[in-house]
Amino acid sequence: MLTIYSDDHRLHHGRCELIDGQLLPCFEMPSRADHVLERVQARQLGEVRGPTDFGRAPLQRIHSAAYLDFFEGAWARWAQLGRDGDLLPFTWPARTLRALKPTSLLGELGYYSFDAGAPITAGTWQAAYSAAQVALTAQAAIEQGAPAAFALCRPPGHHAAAEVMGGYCYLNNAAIAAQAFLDHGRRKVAILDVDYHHGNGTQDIFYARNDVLFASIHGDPQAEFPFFLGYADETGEGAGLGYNFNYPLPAGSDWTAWSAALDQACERIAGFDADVLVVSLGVDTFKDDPISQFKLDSSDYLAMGERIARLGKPTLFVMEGGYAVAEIGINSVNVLEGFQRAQSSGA
Ligand code: Q9C
Ligand code: ZN
Repeated sequence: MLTIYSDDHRLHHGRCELIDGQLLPCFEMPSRADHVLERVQARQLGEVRGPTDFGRAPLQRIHSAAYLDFFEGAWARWAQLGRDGDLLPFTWPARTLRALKPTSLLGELGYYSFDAGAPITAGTWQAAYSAAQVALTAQAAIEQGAPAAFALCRPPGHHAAAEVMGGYCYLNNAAIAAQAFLDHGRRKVAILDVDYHHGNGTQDIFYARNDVLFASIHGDPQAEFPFFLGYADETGEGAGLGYNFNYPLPAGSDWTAWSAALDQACERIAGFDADVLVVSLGVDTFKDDPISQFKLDSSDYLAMGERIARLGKPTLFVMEGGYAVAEIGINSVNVLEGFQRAQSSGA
């Protein structure tokens, strides 16, 4: 399987995040992508290629020009103020406040974010821009006939909505790639989000549409980030009604519970008759993930890949979360190897 990867991910390295009342080093760190790349190479998964630059237009099919302009220019404004620490928001237009856009940097950042989990550093825009190009390059390979490809994206994307960053995410790599498939002639795209956290950004982007089906298996938002989206009764709206499927699971869920939800999600995807499948591939469902509560073992990821392969679709895997850094390579590449194994056996 072809892997697309860019060293630019290293340009994004946030210092710290607020978690359980403590300021801790960011769990979303550069070594994550390094471990995945190492495993891709160690297992001889296939060619590793750098991204092609498709420019800003395909990003703007998902994110507004105003949002992209703000994100691209935010660090320069911060530096202009004489700051050099991470740029982080701390006030948001929650209920009782007005959802207007202030002119100041920190006001605007609050408007364009939903939490303090997406620090902007000097290289964050370039890293996120390149991650989106990585996804688009993998998308193009599938368009040109590859049965599958792996976009080794960092930073991740599935929490980012059209005009909102958060949860370590800035640009929604999976959504940008899904839209590119449609813009290049595919009629229907299914997105399967297997990250431990609900893909709130992706859901929101496609919620009123019937050309993109979204299915997500994740920690129950009653108890887990992002808390305010990802419930089972969110089934889409307008033309999109019946094209959104959430499978929230309780803390402690293991492969038995998780794979039952996967079977249900796969049945929905099969019924949708998509032309292509995009998988938001987070491996923070792992039993030793430091910020998550599911109990998947490394071998379960092989079975996950096999089940996904049985959908029989051209498949674009887009890297999302996974914070057990030592095992992130094994777990994510196991999904890809399980997928390939099932494909080559025709199972
Ligand atoms: N700083 C992904 O897996 N945790 N994002 C809350 C607040 C946020 C996870 C702690 C988890 C975001 C792509
Ligand atoms: Zn996650």
